[in-house]
Amino acid sequence: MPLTRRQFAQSTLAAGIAAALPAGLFSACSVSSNAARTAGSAPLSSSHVQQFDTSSEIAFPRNFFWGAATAAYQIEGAWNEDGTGESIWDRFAHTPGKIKNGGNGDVACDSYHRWREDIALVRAMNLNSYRFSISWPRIQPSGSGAINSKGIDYYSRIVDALLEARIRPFVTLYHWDLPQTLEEAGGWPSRDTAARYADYVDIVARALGDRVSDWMLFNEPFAFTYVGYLEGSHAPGRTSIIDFLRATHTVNLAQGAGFRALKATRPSARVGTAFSMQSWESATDSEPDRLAAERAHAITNLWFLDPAMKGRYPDALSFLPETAMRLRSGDLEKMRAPLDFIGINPYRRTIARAPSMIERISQTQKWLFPVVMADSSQGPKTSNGWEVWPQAMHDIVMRISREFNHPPIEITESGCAYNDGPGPNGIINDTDRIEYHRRYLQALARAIAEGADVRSYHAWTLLDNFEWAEGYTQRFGLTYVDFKTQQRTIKESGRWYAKVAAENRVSPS
Ligand code: IFM
Repeated sequence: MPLTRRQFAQSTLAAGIAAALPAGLFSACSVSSNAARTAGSAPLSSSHVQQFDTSSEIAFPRNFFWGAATAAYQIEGAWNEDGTGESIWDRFAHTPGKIKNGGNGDVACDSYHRWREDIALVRAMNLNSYRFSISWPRIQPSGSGAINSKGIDYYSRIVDALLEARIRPFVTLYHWDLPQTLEEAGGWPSRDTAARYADYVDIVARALGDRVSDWMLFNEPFAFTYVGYLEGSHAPGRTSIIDFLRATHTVNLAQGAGFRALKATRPSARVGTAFSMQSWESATDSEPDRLAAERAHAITNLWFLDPAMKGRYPDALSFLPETAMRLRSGDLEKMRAPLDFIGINPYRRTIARAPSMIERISQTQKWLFPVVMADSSQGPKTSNGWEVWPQAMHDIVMRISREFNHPPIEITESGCAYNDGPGPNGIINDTDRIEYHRRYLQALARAIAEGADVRSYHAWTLLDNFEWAEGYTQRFGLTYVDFKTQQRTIKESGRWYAKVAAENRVSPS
């Protein structure tokens, strides 16, 4: 499903941004990008060829965290139980035509009732870190004011059970389920949402911070602001360039405010964000193509990271008028949040090239943002059309490591959709998924060997679940879920991953 750029294509600014944020950028959603793939066919330079030795066993550092990740709306269900409030995803998924095959997260994996089973899966895979998210409307049903104690109790029980099993609770505070009441008050484009978010973070930090020490403020801020406010295929489904720009700025303010709220309550907490990041490659070694790839990296990977770590937006955004984002004096300081670690969700690479003269003449927006997505279909494809490209893991980790002075890095997600089901013997033989994780881990190990300070790897995802606009059509899990019976069966990939975690090493095959 190529990303659309419909409503805003007429305005010059909008056209610039539309070109700036091209199709299929996100690990955030299972969209494939046929338009992008056919956009160019420049020859690949030698740097695109994956050459590294994978013939021997690779050990990971001592104390490495092996984990799996999930998100509340994708697994919990129980959307209207125990006093929880409506989220933008409830509203969006209940709107006909928004989700493939009419799916929604009303039940999902029913993890709200089956969380013990799900923690048992984490244990069965020998994992020592479980990344899960907290649903804001379960804690504060209308996004401000009254606290729902049943929501707090639910997550408190999960944290206790994880600690008892000697598994690190690794908590995401926001994985896209904004309380619907806040959306009606303006949503992320409204500055006030940053203050509401900081209040919510404070509540959760007070309730769980005595037992949780590792937190992520956001999951993939670039993805949810873009797909939710500009492209419109995710909740809340808006398609406004101005809303998108303002949402990005509020989220940056919220990242700063949430960081301070957490540290004020729990000074020793480790606080980061999980960023959607992809490795941008230049289609050729030419100067214009290299500049195009650089600009794409700055915009898609650094829009929320530079403000936190450096207190400013990337230079590549300097063409945007400050009024478009409603930047006020003092905001740069407010956005600063010296994160204790950088969470990276690497799934794939993208190849960029500069537009040709004909493209520049025929598409005025290319003057504003000269980047075109070139063909990147050398590697095998997952069932949702994403190219498997392990080198992307190595490259993005090394790049962030270099550009941010060797920060602690957590791989907060990586994974693949393959829809294998049980064979006649009941076994789910998902060999492609094993190969994906094996090769991405080998690439990660190379980055570690070259000096990157990587602390963890979290497979996306523990169990098949609700894949946003794709509904239940894409299975990313290490565990197969029969959505009719809710029966869980660990796939062969889950068994393989359990061995990797137990041995702290990846074997060549
Ligand atoms: O399912 C999503 C997750 O919520 C965010 N990162 C990418 C995954 C796969 O699309």
